Amino acid sequence: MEQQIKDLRLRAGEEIRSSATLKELDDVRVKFLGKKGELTGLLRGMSQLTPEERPIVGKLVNEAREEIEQLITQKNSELKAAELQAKLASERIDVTLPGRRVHDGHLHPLTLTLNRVKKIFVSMGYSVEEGPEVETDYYNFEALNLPKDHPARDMQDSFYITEEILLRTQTSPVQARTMERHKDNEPIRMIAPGRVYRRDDYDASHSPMFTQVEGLVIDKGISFADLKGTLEDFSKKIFGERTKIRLRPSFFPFTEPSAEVDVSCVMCHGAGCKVCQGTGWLEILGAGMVHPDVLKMSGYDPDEVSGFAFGMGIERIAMLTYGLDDMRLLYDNDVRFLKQF
Ligand code: 2NL
Repeated sequence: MEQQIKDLRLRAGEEIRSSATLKELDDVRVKFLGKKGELTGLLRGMSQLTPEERPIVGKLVNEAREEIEQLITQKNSELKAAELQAKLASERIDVTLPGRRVHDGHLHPLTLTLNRVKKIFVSMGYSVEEGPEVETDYYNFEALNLPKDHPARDMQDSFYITEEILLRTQTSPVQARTMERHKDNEPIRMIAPGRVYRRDDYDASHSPMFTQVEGLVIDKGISFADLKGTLEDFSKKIFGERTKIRLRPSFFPFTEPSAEVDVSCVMCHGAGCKVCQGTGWLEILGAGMVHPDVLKMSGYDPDEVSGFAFGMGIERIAMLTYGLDDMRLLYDNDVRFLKQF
């Protein structure tokens, strides 16, 4: 029996030493010290010994247990330290590596342009009004002096949802709604920015959806000179102080008289180039004095007050400020294009 114990101690020591992982070490512990382990087996076998032998063998078994336990504890801390070392080595980070740049998003060139336009008019005391993109035929057309059979509706062929409901073709319905809300010829100074929809082919200079800003001023004694001065001021602020404007007679059903407004070419300043097709001028706005019938329909008295209105496409302004030759760039959302702004 003594030889057996000696042998067990040797084997246990050997197996503990050769354990490569904590799991292996635990298996060795169970094998020798567990409930069904070898040492427990030896203790059971002690019943066959004489009373004289028992304490001697008992002592040897206990010594063996203590030795094995001690070896396991020691090996356990060695393996734990090794595992930690390995973990630290594999998770090591190089704090001297250059950081990875986080690319911030930014506003779209159309939004940037729209914000500039808004800011200029807000600085002149205009409010910014918004309204629905799905409109009634009444606010989109009728309230603007475009009755159902009016030929000028053809200029703004639209997307109809029903006979009476459509995607707005201009932001004028926002003005009509704002005028209706005001009573007693109360003055108005507002712009209405937003998306508008027209049945247009999609090419380098047309889109079935574009962004419009319309403006409306109503007060006692508003004249065509106020319109011209305002638009000149705006043009200088948006395209630079050198900018000149010129007005050409035109027609809109909701204004009388009406004008197309040109600015001197932002590229060549009037000399003539590819952008202005040699004319020195760029058409950027439509404008006019609000038609008396339009004032009347929304509750204003044309004998008491007068007003001017204008409209412009923001895509065109963005193309001119950034030198773009194709409007579709503004809708493609190609990051290589967008990140330049
Ligand atoms: C354009 C030209 C224009 C207006 C819009 C307007 C609105 C009311 C009354 C009178 Cl409520 N006029 N808007 C007037 C003249 C021209 O837009 O569409 N340029 C893209």
